[in-house]
Amino acid sequence: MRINSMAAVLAFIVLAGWGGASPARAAKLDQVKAKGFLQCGIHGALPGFSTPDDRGNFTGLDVDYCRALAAAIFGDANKVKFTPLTAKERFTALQSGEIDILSRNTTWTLGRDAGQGINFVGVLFYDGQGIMVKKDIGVKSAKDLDGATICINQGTTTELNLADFFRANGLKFTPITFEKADEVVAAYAKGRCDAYTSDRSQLASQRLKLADRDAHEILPEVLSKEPLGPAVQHGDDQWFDIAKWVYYVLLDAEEYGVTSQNVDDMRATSKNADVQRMLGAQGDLGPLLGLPKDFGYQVIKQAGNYGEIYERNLGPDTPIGLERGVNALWSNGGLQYAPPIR
Ligand SMILES: N[C@@H](CCC(=O)N[C@@H](CS)C(=O)NCC(=O)O)C(=O)O
Repeated sequence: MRINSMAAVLAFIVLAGWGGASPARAAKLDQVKAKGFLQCGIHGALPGFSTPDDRGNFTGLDVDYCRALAAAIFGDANKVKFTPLTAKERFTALQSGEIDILSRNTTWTLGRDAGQGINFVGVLFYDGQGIMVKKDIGVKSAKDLDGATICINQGTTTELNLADFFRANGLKFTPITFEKADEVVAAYAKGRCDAYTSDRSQLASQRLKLADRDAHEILPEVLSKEPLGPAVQHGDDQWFDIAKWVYYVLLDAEEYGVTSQNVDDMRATSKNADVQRMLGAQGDLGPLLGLPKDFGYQVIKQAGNYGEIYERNLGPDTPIGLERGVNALWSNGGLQYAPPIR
């Protein structure tokens, strides 16, 4: 009897695949490799994060993260397809497996992390919620907006934070909600609402779509913490690890001064053992993740380090024009910090 029940337990362990990456289905890495490309969920119309360029290729911080992930897996940053998703659609697309990773200006919250069956990879961009108004309405603070009509996107943290902020300050407001970001901009531009609220980076980005962009200002209050980052489905630790370590390589490369321009030289000549390990010239860390030995080299060669990605998509020389601020590396007084690659 005892022997029988032990045998049953053993059989269960074997059948359920305990110790494996994902008991019920094939590992995500194997699925992605078998189909030959990564399917990445993005916003798709948010300059700086994900938007098509003149030739119809998606660009932006969220896009470049997925390109870096494709470079790590395939040695080819182009082996990625993008699925534009609305805020409302994004979690279902991840849960159903329609996309392999969600990289869509998504705020990491407890409710989403635990309630949507997903894991957040890290914070690609530390943001906070802001409110934009037309300068000529003469409002200088969010607290002057009592009784205002405010345009918002459905299915976002924005909707919830706004209600909290107004309630906490004893103010009233009328929300007008839309599913698509461009509908919000259009309604705001037409004067259907007194103010437009969203993540501050998104306001900076959406302001570019307004004809008279200098006629608008973002009020000083930061209503919330909006740590934006990619997410994967629960249940596949290897895939989660891969997604995290690609993000960390982007940060560590910046910290060690490795760029897309000097990565070949650094791999050949750097005396820094961290750099050697990250680029696969020393040690065998890639295979621990199920990736090629040189995955870090491919990420940096093809996508650039975090600083390069930030500067080309969001930095002061772009139309969005955002300083690094809290998104600087920890070694420069910011919050971006990655564990060591060893
Ligand atoms: N970071 C917030 C807000 C993200 C968000 O979805 N923002 C709006 C404004 S850019 C949006 O994408 N709207 C839906 C759409 O255009 O599809 C969240 O994760 O909820």
